[in-house]
Parts: sequence; structure tokens; C-alpha cells
Amino acid sequence: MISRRGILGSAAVLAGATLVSGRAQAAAIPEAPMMTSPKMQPPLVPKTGPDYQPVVTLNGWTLPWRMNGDWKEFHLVAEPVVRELAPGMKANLWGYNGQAPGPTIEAVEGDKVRIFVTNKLPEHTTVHWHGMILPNGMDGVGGLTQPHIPPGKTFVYEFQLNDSGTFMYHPHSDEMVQMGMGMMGMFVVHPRDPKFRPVDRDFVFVMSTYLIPPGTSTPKVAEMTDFNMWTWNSRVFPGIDTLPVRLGDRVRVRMGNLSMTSHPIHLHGHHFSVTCTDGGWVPESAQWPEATIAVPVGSIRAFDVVANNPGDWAFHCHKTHHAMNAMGHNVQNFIGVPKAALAQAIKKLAPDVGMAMGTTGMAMGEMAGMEMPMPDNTLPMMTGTGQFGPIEMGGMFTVMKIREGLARDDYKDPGPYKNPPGTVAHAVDADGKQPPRQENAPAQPNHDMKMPGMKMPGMKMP
Ligand SMILES: [Cu+2]
Repeated sequence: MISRRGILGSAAVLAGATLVSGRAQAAAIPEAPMMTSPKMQPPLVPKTGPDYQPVVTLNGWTLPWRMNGDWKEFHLVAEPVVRELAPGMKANLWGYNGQAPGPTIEAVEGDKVRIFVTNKLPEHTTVHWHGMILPNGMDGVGGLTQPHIPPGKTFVYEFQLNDSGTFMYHPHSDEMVQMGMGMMGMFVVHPRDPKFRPVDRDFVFVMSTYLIPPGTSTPKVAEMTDFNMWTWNSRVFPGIDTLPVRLGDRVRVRMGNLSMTSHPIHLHGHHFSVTCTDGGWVPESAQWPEATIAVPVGSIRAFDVVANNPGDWAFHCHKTHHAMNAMGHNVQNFIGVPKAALAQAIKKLAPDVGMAMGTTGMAMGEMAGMEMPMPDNTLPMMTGTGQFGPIEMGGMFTVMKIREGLARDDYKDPGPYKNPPGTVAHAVDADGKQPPRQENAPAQPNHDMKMPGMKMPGMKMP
């Protein structure tokens, strides 16, 4: 189409006429793509422009765009959505283009982006581009840098992406409600030079938390600390996609945190370094090895790891109550308490009192097996099954599955890992007796350990 920009020429646009150009273009708003599935969509390989390794979004998708002259155009629609947190539980959230979080936006360093935002919420909103260096009037802070976008209206943001890196977007209108309802998404800007820190697989997700009382489906957004759904891309275990990786791949995982607390994220079986934050790329000389990295509130941490250790590696938040679902909340500790008589007494007083921890902990019997009746639309506190039994997790937990010979673009869950024979922890034979223990514990540690009686295949006894 003929635009004022075409008449003025691109030099005039670069001189800072973004708003003028925006008005000229507003008559031709691109169609807003929609997503109905909470499943990880394949990476969106760029058909034009510089080449890059596109990201995959856990339980999410990348927002398609169109080129209009030298502008990359996107269309976000802010709206109420129903998001499945895991099979068995749906939540009424607010998000973008059919899902919460919104789709990942991907572009290339140097791109000029034009992002239309249509507000289909019952209240006004804005979009703030977290971490991005842009003109003040494009920063999306309602009242401060722009008028709020009223319900039913479409605004346009235009800016040039001067830096590559990992960023986020979220409202800066009625934030406690709108982010508490799930409005957020990731914004990845790839380096223009494809040789700058390339990776083979690039995963991205944003962390958010909700308080959704058991049996209900709408978050209590006024909560400050006491959340019960700890989510990656508004999904909880066992609903979070696994991260399938080919043995030897260089893998990047980009994690945003728009919840109200920090999350120490731990990957088993590997060491890695933080390579990028929402402030840009970390110089190699400033990186150090880690196995757990805290992602502070309102920040992004991306780490690069060489997937050189095959297996099913747990990948989770290390705050234990963040790897649990709602029923794990406010549970009374009854470890060591014989519970049968107590339960009878409590049932008479308050038939609906909910769950208490078992006499032996939560792992055995009714808790992990979840034979107890639960309210509708409520997930077990700990659930999921692996090849060796119950996994007993919830919330922020998934698995990086590293396999030999996966196809380069294969992101299907490869199933359970086939451990080489003799490499799985196993029971030992104590001849039917109790394994020996030291008889009289000395005041000082005894380093002279006797080794009587145990049969360990392959182990030489002195
Ligand atoms: Cu956490």
C-alpha cells in the first residue's frame, strides 16, 4: 500500500516520525493471529531477512508477523482467556491472542517493529516493553508516557530494536490485576550476526504465580505472598512441556520472572552459565559456572548449557513449595502423629477440613496416589508418574530429555530414558538381615569402618 512513509522516504521516518507513520498505517491493521492450544508449537523459522535459530516457547507459540515495507508488523489482542494449567484444571486468566501468557515476539537486532495492540479487556491497558531501549513515548507506562488504551481501541507502538537479547512485555496499567491475571509474554531479539553465540536449541518461558483456591478457577489478584499455583508459562507439572534436546546440542534456556518472588532454577546433571539478562549479554569474562540460578522478580536470566550428559534430567524451581500444586498449601504436619482417631474427630467437627499430611509424610498412600476425593477443577498437590514410579511434584517442574540422535527440529517428548545396564540406583541384598550399624558410637568419629556382611555385586570387600 502507498503510505506517507513511502512519499516522505525512509530517511524522514528514521528522523523520528514514528507517530506520524503510525497514524498513516493505522487504517491497515494486520489480522491478529490466534492460538487455541496450550501445546508447544514448532519454532517459527524466518522466511525472509537474516537467518537465526528461532526459539520454542514451552506450552506456547511465536507471534507471526508480516513485513510492510521495512517494518515488521505484529498484532497483539489483550483479552480474557481460559488457560489449561495442566490436564484437569483450567483458569480464567487475561492474556493475549487466545492464551496466557501471550505469544513470544521474535525479531532481529536492527529491525523496525510496529506492534498493534487491541484492547478487548473490560478495562484500559497498555504494553510495556521490559528491558528494551526505546523512545520514551513507546515505553507503555499508562499516564506517564502515553494515554491508557481504552477498551475497544487499538494503539500502535513503533520502535527500532537497537539491541539483541531477551526481553518481556506486560501491561503498565492496573498492574496488580493485569499481571496477577496472567498478562505477560517474552520478546526475543536475535543478533544480526548469526555467528554471535549461536545455539542449537533455544527455549523460552516466563514465570507467574496465582492464588486459585481449590475448586475455583479465577485467581485472587489482591494476593501479595501466599500463592498456590507456581507456573512456567501459566502451566504446572505435569502440564509443562519437556525440553527435548539432542545429545551434544548447545542449548539456551531464557527465563523471565513476573511473579512476586524469586525462583532458584536448578538443572540436574549439568553445569552452565548465565549468558544473558534483560540488561543484555553477559561478557564471557564475567560468567561463572552454576547448577542453580536465582531469577529475581522482574528479571530475565538466560543460561547456555552443553547437553553432554544423556538422560532425563529434572529441571525445576528449588523452593520446594514452588514444585507443588494447590493442595500442598497450608497442609498441617502430622508426621509421627497417629491420625486415624484424630481424623474421625475432625470429620465430625468439620467434614470439609481438607487435607492433612499423612502420619509418615506425604509420599506414601493417599497423598501421592491421590485416592482422596478432590473438588472439581483442582490438581493433586504432587503428581506425575515416571518409569520408576510416582514423581511426587507439581508446580515449577519439568524434565530436560537429552537423547542421542534426535532430529535437529524434533521437539516431541522422546519418552522415558533407557539407562545403560548397571547405571540405576538399586536395592542391595543384606541376606534378609538388617544392614550392620556401628554398635557403640564413639564420642569422636570413627574413621575405621568395618565392612561385614553386605553382598554388593561387583564390589570388592577388603
Ligand atoms: Cu520458585
